[in-house]
Amino acid sequence: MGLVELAFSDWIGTITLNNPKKLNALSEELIKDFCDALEELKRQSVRVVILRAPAGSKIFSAGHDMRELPLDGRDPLTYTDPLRLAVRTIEYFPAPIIAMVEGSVWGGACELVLSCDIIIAAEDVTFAITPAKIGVPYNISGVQNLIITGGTHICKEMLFAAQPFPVKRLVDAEIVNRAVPIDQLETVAQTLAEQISKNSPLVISLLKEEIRLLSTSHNLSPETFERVQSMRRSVYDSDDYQEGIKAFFEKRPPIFKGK
Ligand code: KGA
Repeated sequence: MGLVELAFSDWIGTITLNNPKKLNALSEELIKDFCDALEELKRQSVRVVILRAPAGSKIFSAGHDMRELPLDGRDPLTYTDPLRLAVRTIEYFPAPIIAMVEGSVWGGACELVLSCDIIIAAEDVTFAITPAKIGVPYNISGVQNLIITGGTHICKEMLFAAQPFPVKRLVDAEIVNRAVPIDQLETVAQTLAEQISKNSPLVISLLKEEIRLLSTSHNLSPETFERVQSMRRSVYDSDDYQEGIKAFFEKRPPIFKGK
């Protein structure tokens, strides 16, 4: 786990993104270390996790590692992209993850933070979602994750303008839980983590999963969308589809065979 630091004490795990030379860019290597750290905390039955950057960071994360974006015509953001992997790992992690944000948050790192269960930020933090600025076609599950956390209007403004947004606007839009003075950030996050760690981990795990399911149930997940598309394809590739149209033009009832 060279690019993240891991600590565990009194049921509380802390993962620190720690690759300042690369501005904590979300490289394959960093995301692997992050997911391994979560796996280790799961083994230790952690009850709450704090995700942070080192104290004093000016940049929480610069987002996707741009050096890893392909230039040979391949889709840059696929299901197995490191960011997607990290976001799914957070969403399915059985305990709450608190993002404790110090430093500016860029591109895919915004989605990483927003996929955490609770977000406590220093009050001078900014968030910039920049795919429109760098010409990257953001993927549908990523956009879904953004609009689940906030209203579509503020998400559109962030995505279209691709400018750093002051955290206060995200608190007002209920996308971020709290923005606090930097000297209170650790205390606020730690106090919250302690409160959570004393409650029933089974109930909290259940609640997290219930909230995940309910907050996605109003929309089609991309997977569901693709499954339905595949079912539609079976229908328009079938004999019955041909039969239905033929029967219509022959002015007779169709004889459907279910294939
Ligand atoms: N990936 C890889 N390298 C990066 C990087 C990134 N995301 N961001 C910065 N770097 C490199 C940069 O090329 C430079 O390398 C070094 O980090 C310091 O950056 O030293 P080198 O070899 O020249 P810089 O710009 O000099 O530092 P700064 O002046 O302090 O500015 C920091 C910021 C973060 C403001 C600036 O680097 C920046 O705007 N970075 C890009 C932020 C961004 O838009 N990220 C989105 C990445 O894309 C993404 O997440 C996707 C694909 N998405 O959303 O769909």
